[in-house]
Amino acid sequence: MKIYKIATIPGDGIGKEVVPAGQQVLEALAAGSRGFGFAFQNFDWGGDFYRAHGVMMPADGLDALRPMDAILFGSAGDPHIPDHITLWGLRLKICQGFDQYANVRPTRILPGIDGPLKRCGPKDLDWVIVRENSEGEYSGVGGRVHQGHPIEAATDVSIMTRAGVERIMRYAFKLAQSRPRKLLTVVTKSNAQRHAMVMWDEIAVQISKEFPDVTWDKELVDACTARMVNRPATLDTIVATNLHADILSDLAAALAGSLGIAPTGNIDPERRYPSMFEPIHGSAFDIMGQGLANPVGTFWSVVMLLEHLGEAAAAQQVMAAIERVTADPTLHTRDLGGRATTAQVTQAVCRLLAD
Ligand code: NAD
Ligand code: K
Ligand code: MN
Repeated sequence: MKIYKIATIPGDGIGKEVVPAGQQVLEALAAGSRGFGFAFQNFDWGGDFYRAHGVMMPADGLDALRPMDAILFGSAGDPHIPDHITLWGLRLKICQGFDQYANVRPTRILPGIDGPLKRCGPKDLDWVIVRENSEGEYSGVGGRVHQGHPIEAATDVSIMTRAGVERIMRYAFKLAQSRPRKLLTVVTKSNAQRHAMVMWDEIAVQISKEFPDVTWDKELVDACTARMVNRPATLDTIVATNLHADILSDLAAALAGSLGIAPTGNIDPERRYPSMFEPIHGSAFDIMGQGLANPVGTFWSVVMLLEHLGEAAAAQQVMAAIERVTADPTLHTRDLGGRATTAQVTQAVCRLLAD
């Protein structure tokens, strides 16, 4: 029997609630006779680890993760530690250390969930946002001079490399090609950002020639927000820079009903390193420790994890169980207007997988 090595990193806040829930779903799958199982290794990295050791993860942390088949991540962010320390010290360290350059974010309106858009049914909103996940605005290059003085200056340099843009563009075209509509929107801001984004546009034209069956267009990022609200059905696969896609995908999640249901995969398409799957939401300090966290975003991330492992049938079973549960309003957590707890939603999904 195939045993997959899965690292779990709950991190902070509601990550500590939703990642164990995701592990329960995987355990429920393994309990059936599906021909595979999991060996979990839990890593207690995050804010508490930082308070004890002064770092978010140990110096040899990536070495511990390298032999894993996949990583299930919760969230990095602690009310008492600055966000740039928690983010750069853990999540970005893993994403960049393992060159998980494609951040894939599917969004759909699941059965039973009411999005804020009027006249928009499930068929009108079915997107995958591909986020460049290794460079761009989050390159980490920049600095501050004359700190605290009136003449202080600060920079965050957005670095885009030809190789980096070509590979994410090719990934996005390939993904668009694999979807029924074969439609890609390349998001840009080349009217204002006249160097890197102009190169981005040129590379889009170049890569598009490899995919003659993909229909594609360009949209400025600000206009894209309006299009997502006003003409959602005209979008399918979307590719955007690290920062732009970060923002667009929170909007996408909200339009689909809640930040709590949206999943993502930080993927190394070349499979040199383990890929990492997580809900797109953060630590949600306002609801942590109360059983209010919606675990659906983590369960959908588990679906992506299973697809990445090549367990397509199991992935479909989990997705079907998620959709059965969202279709039942008595199993909606508070963010969806319901009263169900994290544990109740988790048990319901696990029970369906046992049937
Ligand atoms: P957030 O996603 O944590 O929360 C935003 C809002 O959405 C809150 O009102 C929260 O209650 C709600 N929400 C989020 N997930 C939910 C869920 N599963 N169920 C129900 N409601 C949910 O974003 P934030 O408040 O901007 O950030 C809080 C912390 O998380 C910060 O430290 C931030 O840096 C960090 N963060 C980490 C990641 C990550 O690790 N990938 C992503 C985003 C934010
Ligand atoms: K997260
Ligand atoms: Mn984000």
